[in-house]
Amino acid sequence: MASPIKVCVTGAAGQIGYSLVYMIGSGAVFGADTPVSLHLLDIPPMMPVLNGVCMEIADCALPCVREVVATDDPSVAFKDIDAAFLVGAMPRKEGMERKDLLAANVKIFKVQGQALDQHAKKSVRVLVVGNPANTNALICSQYAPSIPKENFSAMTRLDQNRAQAQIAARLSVPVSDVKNCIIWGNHSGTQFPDVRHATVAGKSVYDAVNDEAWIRGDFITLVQKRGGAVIAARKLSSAMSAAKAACDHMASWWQGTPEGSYVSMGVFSDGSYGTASGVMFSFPVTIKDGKWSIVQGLPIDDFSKGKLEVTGKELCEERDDALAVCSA
Ligand code: NAX
Repeated sequence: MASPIKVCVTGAAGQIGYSLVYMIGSGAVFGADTPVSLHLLDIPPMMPVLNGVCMEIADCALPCVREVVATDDPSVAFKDIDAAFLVGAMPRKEGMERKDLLAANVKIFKVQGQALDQHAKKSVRVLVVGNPANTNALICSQYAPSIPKENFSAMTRLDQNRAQAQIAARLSVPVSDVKNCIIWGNHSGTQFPDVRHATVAGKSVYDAVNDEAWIRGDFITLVQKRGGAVIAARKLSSAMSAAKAACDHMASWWQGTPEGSYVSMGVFSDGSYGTASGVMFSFPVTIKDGKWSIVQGLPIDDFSKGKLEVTGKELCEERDDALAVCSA
């Protein structure tokens, strides 16, 4: 067996972390024959809980897991790592404005960017899950200048999976038949779930659904508001599905996308499709040899153009607010 891949999970004592560490340890991301060394980071008051998570990892007797390092010190957690799942963030508390949450969380990602810059491998691939994910990823990259900015990404895979599942349910087909649903923009209420280019068993989803009003109306709202619907039902935010999506995202990044398929990832925007540049915008990407490329040349109609503008504008506002917080 090869030497272990060093994988860091932050917020490892939290809800998403609880499912995520098991999935990584089971071989679902890096391969069933690839050993992993798990570096688990959380904050000091959560160390007893994290210790319990470590006990359960041991009790799972996972063949891939070679080592578990549990710590509250980012310099230990990020030491020589190959991959990072940055999940840990401050949850929104009652009465907290979106701006307050952004201010609290971008400071965490500034510090973690600096720590990654100092301690991680320069080839590390970083997935940001903690919200506001796109802007946190941007700030993290900004404060890690020695790591290529292409190595940072934000998670919109949960939104993509939700879109795919809704289309499969609508058409009564297996979810695996549905391909190339796109999430454009921000992981927020302004995201644009787009099935204009998606296929079901090789045919156009648009034609199969044959209901433009639904595709442009209820379908988009359903995906945008799915997180809230899960909270209303479970009294807790999405965790199992978020962990699965994080694994899907990193597995695609590690293993590549199959010919003819693409996935959505928040990546550094170069202004493709007339979108705002200099923000972490979710695009359809293909991945080969660990490098993502934005899918080019998809036709964008006026309806879609309007949606891309709205979500891009929000990302620019978030970026400006975040940069002001970081430089204050
Ligand atoms: P939890 O509150 O259960 O867990 C968060 C964990 O992060 C806690 O254990 C906390 O102590 C830890 N933490 C806080 N600050 C930290 C720091 N500076 N360093 C290390 N650890 C730190 O939240 P959970 O449900 O696991 O959600 C985590 C994050 O994912 C939230 O920001 C949430 O909004 C975000 N989500 C993002 C999604 C996406 O699609 N991008 C979907 C799911 C989820 O809502």
